[in-house]
Amino acid sequence: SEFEKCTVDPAAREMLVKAKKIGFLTSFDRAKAQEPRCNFGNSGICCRICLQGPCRIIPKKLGANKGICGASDYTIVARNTVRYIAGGASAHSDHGRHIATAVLHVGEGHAKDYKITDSAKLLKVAKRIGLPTEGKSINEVAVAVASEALKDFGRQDTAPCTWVESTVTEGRKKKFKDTTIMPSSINGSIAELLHQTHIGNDADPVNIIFSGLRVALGDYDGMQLATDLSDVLFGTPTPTVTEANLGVLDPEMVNICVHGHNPLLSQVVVDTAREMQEEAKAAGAKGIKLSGICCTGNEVLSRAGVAIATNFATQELAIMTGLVDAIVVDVQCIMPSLRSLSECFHTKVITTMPISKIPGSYHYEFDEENAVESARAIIRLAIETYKRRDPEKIERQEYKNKVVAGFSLEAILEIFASVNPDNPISVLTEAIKAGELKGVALFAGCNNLKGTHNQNHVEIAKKMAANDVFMVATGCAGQAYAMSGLLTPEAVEAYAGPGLKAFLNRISAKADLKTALPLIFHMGSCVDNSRATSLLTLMANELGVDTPDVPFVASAPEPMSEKAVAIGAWNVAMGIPVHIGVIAPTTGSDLVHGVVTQIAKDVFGGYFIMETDYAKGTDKLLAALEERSWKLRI
Ligand code: BF8
Ligand code: SF4
Repeated sequence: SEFEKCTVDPAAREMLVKAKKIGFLTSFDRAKAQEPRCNFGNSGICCRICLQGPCRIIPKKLGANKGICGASDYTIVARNTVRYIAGGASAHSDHGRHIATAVLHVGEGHAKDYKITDSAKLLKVAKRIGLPTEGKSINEVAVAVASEALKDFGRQDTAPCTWVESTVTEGRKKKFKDTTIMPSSINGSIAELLHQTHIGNDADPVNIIFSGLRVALGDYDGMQLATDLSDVLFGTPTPTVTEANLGVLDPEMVNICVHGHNPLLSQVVVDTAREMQEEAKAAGAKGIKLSGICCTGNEVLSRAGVAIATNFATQELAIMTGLVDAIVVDVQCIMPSLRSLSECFHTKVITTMPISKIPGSYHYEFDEENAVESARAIIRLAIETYKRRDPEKIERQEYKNKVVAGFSLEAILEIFASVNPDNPISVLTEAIKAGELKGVALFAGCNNLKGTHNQNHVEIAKKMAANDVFMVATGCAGQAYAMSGLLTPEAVEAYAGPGLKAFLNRISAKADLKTALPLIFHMGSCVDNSRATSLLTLMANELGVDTPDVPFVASAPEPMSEKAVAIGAWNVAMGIPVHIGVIAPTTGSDLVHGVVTQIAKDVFGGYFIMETDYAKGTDKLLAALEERSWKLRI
């Protein structure tokens, strides 16, 4: 169809036909309307850091080859790049800070709607960060751990951030200290970076990039603590079976989509909805059906088996089915267009966070002290709205796929333990050493409307599977696989090479699971990339090497957000080859582009691979794995 270039997803294609029929412009139309893009912006040499700008660099034109202040292309590109990282780190770590504050409040005896669900994990974290637990109550430990986490945001001395220090290899700790990128304070490093990149400050691109990496490690710190403390509050994910894609929206149910990132509200909405099924029935529905979009969806998928409606690029299309009664959003990756689209339907868009409002939508401010009450009010509004659904506008989608997800690191290790209880991680490293597996790939990140929705995600993963790569996924990448049926045992049969198939089937046969293992292990939301790094750290320690020597690669096939830039940057610092399926705006400076794609490897072992073509991207990832195996003499 004419929408083949927009998306590989059959449900999305059908909804785009509908959008065209009713004349609604979607993100796909707006992406087209933005073409052609400005080359200054594309290559990163447009500077708007001060009001004299925008200054645009024309390399060969004397006078125009520098900004008005005299900033060179390399200064401008470096500044622009690290400011993305600062934006991403702010978003992730603020999310982590909210979770840490909630744990603190639970420990102090308020925040009555929350509790410590996984006290074993709390004790494990306390031990890892060196806090005494003996003779202390769970609440006391919660206060101590949360306070330690909050210290990571605002430390004024030079002690390292605890969640970096306590989760990486000895080799990485030394590397981060030697290169002065070990952060002491998340917020402090972000503020310093904004200062450093102010007009008339740092002009040295290498110095700027190192500070960018320090902030990126702050991002990592915020994600690690967000994952740890979310598990403490809501439970550590275990394997769960559910469904994904627009077909999960049920015409006979009140459909509530949770969208955004922070589980503080979405998890409570999910729990509260279970108790309100009767109210929905009284309104004529069969019950309440929850589904998720973006990472808050991944959070409730992992912990509560909630279905996935769709991922970032196609979020508008969920409303377009005419079946969504309420879409409840918290923070990040929420298209403001949802509101105007909802006007054509009965759907209510409900914002919940003071820093994320959309004009014209309903705002139910989320209040940690009254979370269940907020959730109840939201669900009631959805039930009321359900009654006003317009049958004429409904376009039922049949398309959905089975999903096996919920693979926290703890869950993966437990599964490996069914083969080797004494040393679970060795199950993976031995398979790599034996040549059964080529290595591990982490698929992460967003959708990017510059390419065909979900295509890079799906095609790269299929080819990696055929080449016997063990795959884990997070974020909208995980959702792309969920939507396309790749998080299933059936996908193992269809796509895995002989080594990967033998590996997964061997473990499936031993592990005590309700279902066989899927082709790709969905580890959770974007902040849960922390889980994948902890897997990497375990592998490095087991192999007796540092992380840059582990056959492990990462790919963001369709990255979009500032958060994705931050994650990519700290993965590079961890020593990982990071493929991105877009060309980042670093090409305007050969120096900066060379640093991020090549020289970084000499310093950290990791580097960016920028490749938009999925076949070539896969080849480069496989080559990076092969180089590492060869060095390990596998
Ligand atoms: O935090 S993958 S589009 S939802 S930024 Fe956003 Fe990107 Fe999706 Fe998850 Ni992550
Ligand atoms: Fe132009 Fe320099 Fe101002 Fe940037 S900081 S807009 S290059 S004058």
